[in-house]
Amino acid sequence: MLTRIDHIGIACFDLDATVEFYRATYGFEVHHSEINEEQGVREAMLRINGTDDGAASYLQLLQPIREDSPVGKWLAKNGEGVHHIAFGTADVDADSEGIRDKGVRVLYDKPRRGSMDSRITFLHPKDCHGVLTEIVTAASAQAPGDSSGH
Ligand code: CMX
Ligand code: CO
Repeated sequence: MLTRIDHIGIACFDLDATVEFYRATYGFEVHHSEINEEQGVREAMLRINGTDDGAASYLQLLQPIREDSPVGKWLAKNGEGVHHIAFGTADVDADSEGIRDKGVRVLYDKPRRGSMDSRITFLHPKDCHGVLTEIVTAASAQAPGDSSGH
């Protein structure tokens, strides 16, 4: 069951400048940053609020590290802006299979590694009224007692 907004993914040309905009304008701080080679991004997670299930909601700021990556292609076509939304669930495997059964294209056969060792998959935007949609299970939800934030 999808229970919350996990994050909103925002594509930018200059991660450091965009992080500084969110810090200076709203006071949001970087909770976590990493390079995800597989996804082709350098990213920063800005924690906005905690949630009832002990996880949180974030802004995910994304700068491509390759022009031919999903974010690189999208930026070249659209410029900066909201790239995707992500819903949180305790069970990305079951929920993405259930969504696949409804005829929506799920992009990965099995969830892959996302930010902060979460497990993620994506739904094709053409099957979701134009919105690239990610489904996330946070690391804390996968291994109760393991609070590894990395
Ligand atoms: N939102 C809405 N529509 C999108 C989109 C997006 N983010 N990205 C692409 N599209 C649309 C395009 O506009 C295009 O539509 P038209 O045919 O009407 O012009 C169509 O989808 C195909 O787009 P494309 O540029 O040819 O791109 P691809 O088909 O090669 O890739 C997609 C699209 C969704 C399969 C690819 O972006 C993908 O695999 N995304 C999932 C992975 C990802 O986004 N990783 C980065 C974030 C990582 C993270 O969140 O941790
Ligand atoms: Co994301």
